[in-house]
Amino acid sequence: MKITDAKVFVGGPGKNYVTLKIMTDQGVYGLGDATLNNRETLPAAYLQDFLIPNLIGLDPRKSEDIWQFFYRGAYFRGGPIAMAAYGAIDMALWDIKGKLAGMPLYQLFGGKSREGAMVYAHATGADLEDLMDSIAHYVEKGYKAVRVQCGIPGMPSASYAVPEHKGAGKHYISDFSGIRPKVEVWDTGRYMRYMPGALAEIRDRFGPDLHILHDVHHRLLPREAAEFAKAVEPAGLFWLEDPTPAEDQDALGLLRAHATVPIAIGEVFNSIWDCNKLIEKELIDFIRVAVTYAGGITPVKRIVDLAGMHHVRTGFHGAPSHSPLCMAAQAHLNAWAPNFGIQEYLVLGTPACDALFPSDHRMENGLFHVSDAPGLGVDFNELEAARYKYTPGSHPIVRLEDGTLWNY
Ligand code: GCO
Ligand code: MG
Repeated sequence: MKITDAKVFVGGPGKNYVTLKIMTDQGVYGLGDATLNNRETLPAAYLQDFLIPNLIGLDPRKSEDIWQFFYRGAYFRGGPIAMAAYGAIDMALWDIKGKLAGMPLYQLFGGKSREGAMVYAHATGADLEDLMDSIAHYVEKGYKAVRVQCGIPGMPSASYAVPEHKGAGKHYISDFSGIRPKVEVWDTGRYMRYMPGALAEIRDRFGPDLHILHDVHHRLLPREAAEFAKAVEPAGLFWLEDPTPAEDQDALGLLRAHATVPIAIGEVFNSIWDCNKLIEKELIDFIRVAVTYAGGITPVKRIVDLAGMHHVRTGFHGAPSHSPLCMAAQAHLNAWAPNFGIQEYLVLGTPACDALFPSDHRMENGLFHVSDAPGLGVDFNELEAARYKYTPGSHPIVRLEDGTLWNY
């Protein structure tokens, strides 16, 4: 069996999804996602210029050897652009494998460990009251877990992922008006003084059963993160995400020494080498990698197994930039993983997106039910795809009031 051709598509409804389609001499094809938010043309170029010409003629069933061939064979290993491109190839090869076996991928991993996988939605508000309404909306829809972000009084500009003003609707951080990033201004003191009380109020309002998550988005220094983690303990969070950048990983020991709030990290990681220390030293409770950014199902399954040995559960990244293909790959891992934790969920469900990526994966009462169709269980409508083109966009940056560039 041989790979005969592969094509890359860039575009989608309000997003620049990078979709790979691998064709074979037996008519079976596989689909994968290489979307690297706001840098979408780069994995697409790597696929087109180098990886696809090398794929043609290979046996698509040898997904492990093909992964090693690209990863080790590149000499300069890893990085987000390359790993997203390998991720798409790997997903597509697993899709082919599942279709050849006539089985959904979760069966190839070891079968289902659960019926539905708990997801969390994003609730946001310009202020706390606005956020309360947003949370209530998801609770009414049956969500069991909600990530909560709100505007901070006196903050010089809207902080991470919150609308500028009440009623401004959902805030999607990418901006498609051009490639120059917008600037947000951040004040750590105001955030640290306000947010613990706000989280406690949310807990009071919604009671003990709702799983409440909060994303700090790398804004705090390690000592501040330790103080903040301790201050939010009364709110009984499901997790506190990215309290500090995870480049200096030993620094998380300080937070661990002062607080027991569960910690989730990893959405910007590209490989097992970015998280093996955090997992082995048990400095985190949830690993946030995404199947696309971390190089595909093959390497992510290894991360999940390592995590399981250290009581670390999964909480895969599921930002709006991930296409339904990445979300499907994660859904199959979520159905199988003995150490599944939760799944971030924002993508599926808009009519335009469903038309581009038809599937029968479904969400019900805050649980994601994986498709039983062979492979990933998602198709790609090329006629629909022809309606879209690449639109340059940007991700905001953040500065302190004196102009110092800060961590977004
Ligand atoms: C999350 C993330 C995202 C990122 C985005 C960057 O927890 O979902 O923090 O919202 O900001 O993926 O492109
Ligand atoms: Mg995050």
